[in-house]
Amino acid sequence: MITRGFTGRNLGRDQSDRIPPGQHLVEHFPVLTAGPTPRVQTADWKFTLKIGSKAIRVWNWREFNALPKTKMTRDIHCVTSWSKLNTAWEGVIVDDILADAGVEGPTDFVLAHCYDGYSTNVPLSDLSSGKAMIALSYEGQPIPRDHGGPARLLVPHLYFWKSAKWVNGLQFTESDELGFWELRGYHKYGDPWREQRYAND
Ligand SMILES: Nc1nc2c(c(=O)[nH]1)N[C@H]1C(S)=C(S)[C@@H](COP(=O)(O)O)O[C@H]1N2
Ligand SMILES: [Mo]
Repeated sequence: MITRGFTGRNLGRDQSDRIPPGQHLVEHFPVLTAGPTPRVQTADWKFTLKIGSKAIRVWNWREFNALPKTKMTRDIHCVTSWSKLNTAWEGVIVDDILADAGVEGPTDFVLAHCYDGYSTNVPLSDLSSGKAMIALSYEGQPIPRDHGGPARLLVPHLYFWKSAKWVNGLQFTESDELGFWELRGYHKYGDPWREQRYAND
């Protein structure tokens, strides 16, 4: 009798139920970045919360790390068709960031901004209620630079382009303003279970 590890073609039932349509399972962790990988030192790192163009709160690395931490183990799904199960993160859930700033929901829409100039839009309702975090560690270690360290947004229930690497702020916007990939033809919401890959899906 031959026992094989589970692969994309040989999934246990519980695992195949977790792979959205058009996706396949990977064991490694691919890196996808639109441009050069920025080098962000924690000594220089800042995270800014804005309402429109107005900055209402800025945290440095030490202040941000003093916020309550939460662990999340989630499956992630990239629009290029790989899915990875049980990725383990720790960070600050968006609810705890907003609570620290004394903000609830000034608008329904948020743009995440990053050190490399990348951005992505996510409705507030998909960031709140413990659904998303600013992750500070991956698998018990600081997040590798390629994967967005020192801090990245994690919105695991949407395609992974929404999980902005090297994140440096969240901005509440009046309307649903599109981010980097959304302006270039990707779907504005990006639900992997509804295969919302491109604008008209
Ligand atoms: N700042 C920034 N965040 C980003 C990107 C990027 O180019 N810049 N690429 C996005 C895309 S398209 C994907 S699929 C994931 C990839 O994350 P990974 O490299 O950790 O797998 O990061 C997303 N976040
Ligand atoms: Mo991607």
